[in-house]
Amino acid sequence: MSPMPHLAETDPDVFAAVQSELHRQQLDLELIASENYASRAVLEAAGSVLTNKYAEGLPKRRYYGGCQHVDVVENLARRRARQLFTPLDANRDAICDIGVNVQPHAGAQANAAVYLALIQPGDTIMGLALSHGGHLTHGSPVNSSGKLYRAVPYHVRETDGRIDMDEVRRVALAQRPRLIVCGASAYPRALDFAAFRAIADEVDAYLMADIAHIAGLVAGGTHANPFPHCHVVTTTTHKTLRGPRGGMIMAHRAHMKAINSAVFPGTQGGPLMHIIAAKAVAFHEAQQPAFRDYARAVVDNASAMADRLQERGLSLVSGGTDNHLMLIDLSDQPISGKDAETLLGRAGITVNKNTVPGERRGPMVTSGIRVGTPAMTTRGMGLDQARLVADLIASVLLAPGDEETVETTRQRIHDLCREYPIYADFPGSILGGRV
Ligand code: DSN
Repeated sequence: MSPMPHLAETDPDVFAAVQSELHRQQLDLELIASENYASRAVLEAAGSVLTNKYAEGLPKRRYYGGCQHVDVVENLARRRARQLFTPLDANRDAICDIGVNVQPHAGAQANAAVYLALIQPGDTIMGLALSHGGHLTHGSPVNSSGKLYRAVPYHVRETDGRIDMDEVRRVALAQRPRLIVCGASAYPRALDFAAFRAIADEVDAYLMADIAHIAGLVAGGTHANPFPHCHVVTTTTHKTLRGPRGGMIMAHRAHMKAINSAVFPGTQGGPLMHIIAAKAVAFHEAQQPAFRDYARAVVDNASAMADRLQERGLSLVSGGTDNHLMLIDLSDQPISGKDAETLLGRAGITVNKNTVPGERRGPMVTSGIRVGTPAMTTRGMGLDQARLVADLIASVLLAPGDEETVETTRQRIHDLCREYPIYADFPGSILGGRV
């Protein structure tokens, strides 16, 4: 029987593409730092009949009837998120009271809603420059955050690739932002939320942490919690947190009324209740002791990979990593980030090109690639595999014209992925063995 009989019969074209994507995910090594493999339980919730339900409003205060079951789901998601991210003192007492909105469709919507809630069009915001590891929604001129607000960037130091907190303070004192964003899409070092808060307090600005990349590390205890330092925290749920694609906002209670209104009706209509159900499942999974082990392993694997890449002669921005990702700096190599992405892709390794501080090749070509360990760690790979993968990456990048190396690497990567299968019991799987 076909793995998805209804889809296969109704729409063979979409069915074929979905099957091919499953096989790509199973056979190739996923090192894109923002991707992961959601569990079967998360996928089932995301594919459930909850997709049919309109539920504008919040639990018990909806604009539609028939919301009694989706109310259960949304309350579970909110409660679990709150438990996961509430900072506790040594006696396990809450340090601050946080509220949660699980409705943002994605990280971009979460950030837009926070800006709408807390500041006015034309106000000044500060975020890490996109070309230095920041995100489009932190004030890029091509995003609404840079069009509606007066965006002023801060940077990493070119000497060591770390956020220059002296510059952050200097810019903040000169530009008087209403809101400072700390968070990144391509920053391999830990964020110092307390230092950001001290600067925000000096200029009377809100501090928003966008922890989309590191949310799973925060939940798993391998990165500092942004609370109580930040007024607001946004995240996605599908990166290190390993849930469905989606966004979320958490904040000190005092800000929640404005934030809830900014999500709906401010920026969104009906919430995606099937995705909210999948978020609830992912938060439940992240509350289990095994998730702490996972978060630790993600960071340990990244560290081992970073060490090995450098031993093999490749440079990393900032000289290593504290989290789940690293940026290979190809500025001094003949190969660009764009070509490295293509070459590694042909060798079965999926990464993305990325600008590096002091970029000379431009944003479409770039001099870097971003490499992350969340997905390979979900497959069960550990330190030995991280070092092996680093060796394979180095071999491909340091011999760019060598087709035999590409072919040998592809074979070894596919063998490795067969040894650490993902979705092995999935209908239509091409991998057998352990799940
Ligand atoms: N596109 C995501 C990433 O790859 O980091 C951020 O939104």
